[in-house]
Amino acid sequence: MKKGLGILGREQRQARGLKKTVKAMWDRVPLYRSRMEDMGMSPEMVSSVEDLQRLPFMTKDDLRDSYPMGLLACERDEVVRVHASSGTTGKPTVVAYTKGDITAWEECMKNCLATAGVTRGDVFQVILGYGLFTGALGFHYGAEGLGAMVVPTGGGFTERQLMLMEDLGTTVFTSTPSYALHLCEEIKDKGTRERLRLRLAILGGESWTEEMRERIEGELGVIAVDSYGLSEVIGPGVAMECPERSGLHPDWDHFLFEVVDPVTGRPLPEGEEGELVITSLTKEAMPVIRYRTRDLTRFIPGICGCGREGLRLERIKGRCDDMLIIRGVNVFPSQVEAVLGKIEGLSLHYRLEVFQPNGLKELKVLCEAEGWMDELQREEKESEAVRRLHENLGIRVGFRLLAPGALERSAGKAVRVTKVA
Ligand code: DLL
Repeated sequence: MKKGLGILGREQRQARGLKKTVKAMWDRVPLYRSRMEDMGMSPEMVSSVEDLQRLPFMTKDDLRDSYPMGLLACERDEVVRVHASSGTTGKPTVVAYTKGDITAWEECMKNCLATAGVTRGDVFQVILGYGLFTGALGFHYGAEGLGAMVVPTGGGFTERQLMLMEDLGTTVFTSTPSYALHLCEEIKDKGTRERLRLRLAILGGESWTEEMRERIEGELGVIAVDSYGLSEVIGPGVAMECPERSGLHPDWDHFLFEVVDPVTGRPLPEGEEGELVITSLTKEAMPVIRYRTRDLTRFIPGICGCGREGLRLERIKGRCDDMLIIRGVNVFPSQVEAVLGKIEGLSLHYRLEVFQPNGLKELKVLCEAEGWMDELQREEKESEAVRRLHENLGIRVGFRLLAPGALERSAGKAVRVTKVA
C-alpha cells in the first residue's frame, strides 16, 4: 500500500484520518466495536496506515441489517442529507451525510472533475437521476464548485436532453455508459452531431468496456472517461480517469484502497485482480472501515501519462455478484460485451438470459443489430457471434440477433442479466 501514497505528508494525513475514523466507530457504532473486540483490537492499536489490515471488514449486509441509520457515528441532528443505493442487488441501503460530509464530497468531486479535465468555462449536463441516487447531486455540486455551468436535466427524456445540449452548447456530460450509447444512436438518427459542442463524456455507475468506449468516442467525437464511486462510500467521486484513459485515479486523500481475495479476504499482491476494499478517512456521519465493495479490479502500478503518481485502479470488471457460472465457467457480462464490441454490425445494446432447461445453467446472449440485415446476413452474423463467444469465453452459448431498438433503453443503469425460468 505504501507505494500508492504519492506526495510527502500524505501518509501522516492518512494515518490521522484512519485513527480518527476508528475511534469514532469504536465510540459510536456498537456493531463495529464488538467486531474489533472479537479480533482483540482497540483504537490505541491503530497508529499507522499499516495497521489497516488488522481491522475487521464491513459489508453491505451491515448497512442492510442496521437499516435505516444504525451505523451513524454522529448525532442524529448533525445529519443534513440522506441518499440511498440504487438497490441493484437486494434492499436499498440508506446513507447519511453531515454538513462536513457534503463539503468533503464536493471536494472529492471537484478533484475528480479536474482530473477528467473539466474547467470553469464548461457547460456541464448532468444526465443522471436526481433524488436518492447519489449520481446526479454529486456531479452537480462538484461541477458547480469548479465554476462550470451546470445543466441539471436528470435522467431520461432524450429529446429534451438533446435539444438543451444543442441550444446551451453543452461541452461535457455525465451519464451511464449504456445511456450514452443510446444518446449516440439518437444523435445519429437526427444527424445533429455537427451542431453539438461536446468534447468530454464522464461515464460511470455500471461496468463497461474499452469496446464500448471506442464506440461512444467514435460516434460522438468526444473523450470518454470512466468514473467510479458507490453510495456506501460517498457516491461518485471515489476515483476518476484522466484524459489519458489508462486507469482510474483513486482519491487517496479521502480514502484508502486495498484489493483482497474475494473468498478469503486476504490482501493480494500488487497487480492481482480481486475485490476492492475501501476505508473512508474524512467521513463523519457514516464512515466505512475496510468496506467490501464486491467490485473486481486490480492496482495498476507506475506513473500515469498525465504525470500523476500513485497506484491507479483498472476499470471495474464487474461485481462478484454479477459473475455467472455457466457449466463451471465464470462469465462476466463485461466479457460478453467485449466480444460483441469486436463484431462488426452489432450494437452494444445487449442482454444475457440465463435459463436452466435440464437443471444445468445455460446462457443466451441477445444483441441488437446496428442496422437492417436480410435473412442470410442475420444467419451469418449469428454464427459468427456464437463462434467468437465460444472462442473467448471457453463455452458454447446461444446467441440471438435482434432488430435495432428491440431492447428497452434504460435512463440509468442497464439491466444486463435476466433469469428465465
Ligand atoms: O453508482 C455512484 C456513481 C454514480 C458512480 C455515477 C459513478 C457515476 P451506487 O448506485 O451505490 O452508486 O452503485 C455503486 O455501481 O459498487 C459498482 O458495482 C457500480 N459502479 C459504479 N461506478 C462504476 C464504474 C453509484 N465506473 C455500484 N464501473 C458500485 C463499473 C461501477 N461499475
